[in-house]
This record gives sequence, C-alpha cells and structure tokens, in this order.
Amino acid sequence: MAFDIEMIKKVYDNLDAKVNAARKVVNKPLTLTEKILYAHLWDGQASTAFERGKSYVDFAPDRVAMQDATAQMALLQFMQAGRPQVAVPSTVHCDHLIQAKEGATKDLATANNQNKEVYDFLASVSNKYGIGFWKPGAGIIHQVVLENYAFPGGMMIGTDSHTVNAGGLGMVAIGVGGADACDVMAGLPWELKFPKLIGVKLTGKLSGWTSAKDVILKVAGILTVKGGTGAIVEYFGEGANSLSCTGKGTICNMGAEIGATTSIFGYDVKMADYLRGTGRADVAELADKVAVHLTGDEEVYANPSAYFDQVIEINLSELEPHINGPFTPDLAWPLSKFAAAVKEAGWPAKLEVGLIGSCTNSSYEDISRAASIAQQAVDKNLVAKAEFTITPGSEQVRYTVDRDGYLDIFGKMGGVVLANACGPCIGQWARHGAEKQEKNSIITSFNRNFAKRADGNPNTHSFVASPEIVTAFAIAGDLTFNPVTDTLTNEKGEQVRLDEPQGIELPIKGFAVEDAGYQAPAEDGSKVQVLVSETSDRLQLLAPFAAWEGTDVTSLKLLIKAKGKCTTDHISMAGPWLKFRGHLDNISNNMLIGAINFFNEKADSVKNQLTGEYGAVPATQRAYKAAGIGSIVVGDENYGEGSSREHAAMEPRHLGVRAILVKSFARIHETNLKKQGMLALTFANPADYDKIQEDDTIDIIGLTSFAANTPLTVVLNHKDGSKDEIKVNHTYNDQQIEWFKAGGALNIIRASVK
Ligand code: MIC
Ligand code: SF4
Repeated sequence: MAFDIEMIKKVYDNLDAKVNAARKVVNKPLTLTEKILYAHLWDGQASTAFERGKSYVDFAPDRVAMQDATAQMALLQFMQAGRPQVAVPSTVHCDHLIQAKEGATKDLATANNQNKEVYDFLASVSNKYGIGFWKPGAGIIHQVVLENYAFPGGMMIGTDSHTVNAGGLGMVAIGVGGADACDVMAGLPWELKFPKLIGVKLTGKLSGWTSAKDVILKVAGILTVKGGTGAIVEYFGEGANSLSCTGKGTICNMGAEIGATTSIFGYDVKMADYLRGTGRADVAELADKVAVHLTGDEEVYANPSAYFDQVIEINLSELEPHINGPFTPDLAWPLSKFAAAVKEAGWPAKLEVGLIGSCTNSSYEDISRAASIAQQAVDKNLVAKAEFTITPGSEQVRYTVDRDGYLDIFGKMGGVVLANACGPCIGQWARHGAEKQEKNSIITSFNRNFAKRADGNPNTHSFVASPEIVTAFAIAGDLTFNPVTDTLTNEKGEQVRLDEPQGIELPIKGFAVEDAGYQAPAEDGSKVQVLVSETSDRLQLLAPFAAWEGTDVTSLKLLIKAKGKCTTDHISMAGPWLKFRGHLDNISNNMLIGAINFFNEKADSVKNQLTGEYGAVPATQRAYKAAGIGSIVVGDENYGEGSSREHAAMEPRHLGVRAILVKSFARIHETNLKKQGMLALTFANPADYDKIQEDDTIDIIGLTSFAANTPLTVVLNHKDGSKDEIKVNHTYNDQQIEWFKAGGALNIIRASVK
C-alpha cells in the first residue's frame, strides 16, 4: 500500500555512480550527509564541490509529506501551479486539527464533524493530484512516515519542522514551508544552502533511566536553540549503533529545536530490524546491498574533526536523564540538578499533568518503558498524584500497544488515552481551568515548550523529558522528585522505590492494525472536482500578491519592534487559530499577537502612528494597509524559530508589511519570507537594533540595484527630525531576487504555466 519500492530501487540503483562522482568532486572521504546530498542533486550540477554554508544548491527530493495544518496552504498554492499530478510521491496527514478533550473516540468524532470542510478539501485535492491521504486518527505525520515511507539514503521534504524525525531511518528529511513543497510537487528543483556539518560522536551505551531522548536534551543544552542553524547533524560511533531506530528518530526529531536543517544516523542493524518489523523486509534487503553508501566513510568517523565543522562527543554510559525547560527547549537540567533548579527559580514544584507520546516519543519502545513504570505504581500501591495522558503517534502503534496490554496499565494508573494526533502538543488541548491563567507546571515527552504552546496559558511552566521520566514524575506529582535516588510514600504509608524502566524495542508478536487510515488517490484524478465555497471562513482561494513596484520602498511605518524570543508561535499562534490555516485573511488576525513590543513590554499592543493610539497588531497593520502605507517589523535573534508554518510569512505579506529586519533568522522562516516576496533583512551591526525608535518612518534603499552579496541601506527617520542610516545584510541569491521582484515565487510558476 504505502511505500514505493520502485522509487527506492531507482535511488539505490544510481547510488554507486552518484557517490563515486561526488568522491571525485569533493576529493576526500565523505560523510553520510554528503553522500546523500550529492546523490540527490538536481541534474547536471556536480562538477564542483559546494562550499558549506555558502553555495545554494538545487536538489531533487524523493518525496513530500504534508500535515493538515500546513497542507491547506501548500495545496492551495499547488492548485495554482497548473500541474495535473504531483511529480514525486506525496502524502497528506490529518493530525493537527484534532482537539484533545475527552479521550480518543469522542475527540475524533468531534474533529471529523468540526473540520469536515477542511478534511473534505484535503481528501479531494489529494485524490485529484495523486497524493496519498491519511485520514484523521491515522496518526501523526512523522510517526506514520517513519513506519511507512522513510528509507535509508533517501531525501524528503515535509511541511512541518519535525519532518527531520525520519533521520532516525537514515533519511535526509527536511522541514519546509508549503511553497517549497509546492515547487517539488510541481516537478521543480528544491533549493537549499549547502549545510555545514556537525558531527556527534556517541560512545558507551545507555542504561537505567537514561534514554535516547536524553541525548538530544543534552545536545540542545550544548548547542542552544540556534546552534544548529544552517547545519546538518550527523550522529555516529558505537553508541549510535546501540540505539533503537525509533530512539534515533526521537533524537533527529528534536534536532528541530536546535535549528538544525536536519539530523541523521547511518544505516545499521537497528534500522534493518525496524524496516523488517514494519513490513518492509524488501527495503532492508535492498539497503543491505548498498550499505557502504548508507553510512559515512570510515576515515571520517576515525578522525571526525577533519571532516565536520564542529564535533561533539557524548558518552552514553555517563549520560544522565535530562529535563529541559521551562519556556525553551534548550534549558537543559541533568536530573540530579533539577530539584535544586526548581526550588531556586521558584517554578511550581507541584506537577499538574504529565503527558507522554507525540511525534517525538511514541514508539513501541517508549510506550513499553513508560508502561513498566506505570505498572509499578499499580503493583506498589502508588496513586498517581498528577493527571496523565498518552498520545499515540499512529494507529498502528496504538493498536499494537493496546493488544499488548500497555494501555490497560496506563488506565489503571489513571491515564487517559488521547487521539493519535498532535492534540496538547500544539495548543489543541481543551484543558479545564487553563483560562484562569494560574501559575502551574506540566511535563511532557514532546519537543517544544514555548509559552502558551500546550494550553494557551502563559503561566504554564512546561518541561520536556523522556516518557519514562514523565511517567515517574506524574506518579510523584512533584518536580523535585528524583526517581533514581528518592522513595515515594504509598497508600499503605510504606516507602517504595521505582525500579529502572524496562522496554522492548519492537513488538514480539509484530505490529498489527485493523484500519491504518490510508486512502489511495484515484488513478486518474482529472475529473475530480475540488470545491472551495466563497463564503467559507476556513478556506479561501489565494489571489496573487502584487509584484515589486520597481523603486526603493520608503515611508514605511514601524509596526512592532519585537523584544526577545519571537517564535512562529508568537508570529502566528496555533491552538484556536489552527482552524483558519486555509484562510489567509482570517488567520491574518493573529499576526504577531504573541510578540512582545519592545517599547511597552506588552503583547499585542503597538502604537498606531497615524492616530497615536495603542491597538492590537493586526488591527494596526490593517489601518496602515487601508491608508496605503507599508510597514516594517523589527526583531531580535533567531526570529521565526520553531514551526515551518508559512502563515508566519504570508500574513505580513497579505497585510502589507514590506520587510522583516532582525538580528538573525531561523532557516525555514527566512526562506518562507523570501518565497512570499518579502524582504528578509538582518542588521549588519546587531547593536543597530537599539537605534530603532517607536515613531520611526523607515526607508529601504538600494532595491533598484538589489544584488546577491550586496548589503542594502535602511534609513531611520526619527520623529524629532534626526536620522540614522544603517547597513542591512541579506542572503538573497539571483533566483530569490527574482521572487522578490515578481511578488513571490508562485507568481513565477504561475507565469510559466500560461
Ligand atoms: C509544531 O510543532 O510547531 C507544528 C505545529 O507541527 C509546526 C507546523 C505547523 O505550524 O502547522 C511545525 O513544527 O512545523
Ligand atoms: Fe504535532 Fe507536536 Fe509533532 Fe508538531 S511537534 S507534529 S504539533 S506532535
């Protein structure tokens, strides 16, 4: 049903020739990342070696994956590309729009009802253009992709930042905005700056309470949320080979949290076992034959600092369990130091809810290890003090862990099984009492913990850990508990200790499922009608953005100078807004409502320079738009961190913002801005951020000679009549400058159709 063995065969048949060609060009031993990247070059490019971090390169990915919240915009764009069918195998996964409230069955029924229009749209577009469709309830995109589509040595792009999860199965899998997906589905090359390479050498072996999750929690602490920007992280060493395939997936998944383009592990026995366990023995057999090309060269791993731009070494035997947070995934605490950190910082020590699962951590191994802790609560007369939820990653995992009795064990501990969907991970959590905005703590085995992300409450302190640690904490109901050293008092008043978790990598009886939730597209979709009602408040056909006017852009008003962290959740919040992901005008009403205004330290309160009054960001911008005045957004470091959602770029574009000027960008967001015809600029001197004043009117000079590697000038006209002139950098290449001039990349594809 699901995977395309012919496509995989083709990739493997060509691998030897392509890797050998790369060897000649690069002229030294190759990392795994280089092998896969060079093997996926768009035709006829491999004559010279690419410069890491500098050269823009065109690639030909093998497949595309999209989730429902981003697929709507991706496919609305694809519908305008004038192609009858997608050019590469592609799938849509319905996972983000299901709200978690009362448990799987009821929540799924409610979602099917509430989101009917959107699901029908996605199903019919998929049917028409030859895209595989995974129904609501089938599971979370990354887990479904790992189980069905990912393969060692392949290259995939996906409209979700955690597409990188498939690195656990040796694939270069990269998160992108919908416009990039649209290009690849339309048969065009996909462009990426040739990444830098970070090598992570893993020695030793995990034991006790430590799990794969702790590797990435530790790496996030070392590299921080921007340390992986522009880089691919390649894991190797005997420690890497000892990790399960799904454990590798967890590590790669959270590579998104350090800004890495993607992360990858070389093909090994664990991957072959997983392929066989998930019904793909034929893929394993093919991979075995080309195994030398599915891992880095020996010389590279023997002397990594000669081949990687940065090398990190972690000894798994010494690694402690970690807990990261609150409010950012890179604040890493080893378990032994966590209790003291909680006390010192005054974070609420009482734990309200523990949540396991999600796309990051819901493998059979994860569930079995967490269940081994839950079983002890039952056996040792412990009553879980915190609430506890389980979000399975796919129907296949859910069905199998249910068959094997694990869900029963969680039930006995008081756990609630939620739908196989994103749910609480993306603000789709109807958490009772959240509206009171009380200060409280939760802990999850998810990946992100930005403010308001889970339940919309800015005072929820969210921490990230492995499923087994989350389960232990949920039993204790206390963040200062250390399961390695502390005891708990049970119902009988006895002191009991939780033993180390025990898990099983792959189900002994094999995976099983009754209805995996897949719907194949029509052979010939030309007659399929895709309907979008003109009166819909959830879907809106896209109108082309206007082309550049051919002059410098001047007299822009400062819309907001955002202070500190400004993630895509701050720019285009998820949760309640997810329902407008297919309607650009409606979702634009959330533009930057989470960003903190530098001048008054408030969210969603900016000065309207036309009236002098403070108002909501979207309303203020709509006032500028109505007056025919452009504007500019100023931001701090790593602006646009987090999600791939291109809404964060399309909303400002739609409402008339002309430029985003920041200290630095997150990769996907910067590309999304360029694709939509926006100006994405960075301060040549970051300290110039301080020169931006609240009443500034701003000119961008140099656009008539806009060229690669040439900075632009920004003039800040202050209210008192004084001026500052500053240099701003950009990373546009010639092609991307054409996108800007055309008013967006899609306008160029559109023009080529006629
Ligand atoms: C996320 O984890 O933030 C999301 C929700 O999956 C996003 C995609 C989206 O905003 O729809 C992501 O990671 O790209
Ligand atoms: Fe869904 Fe959360 Fe994974 Fe994003 S990180 S795909 S919201 S489960």
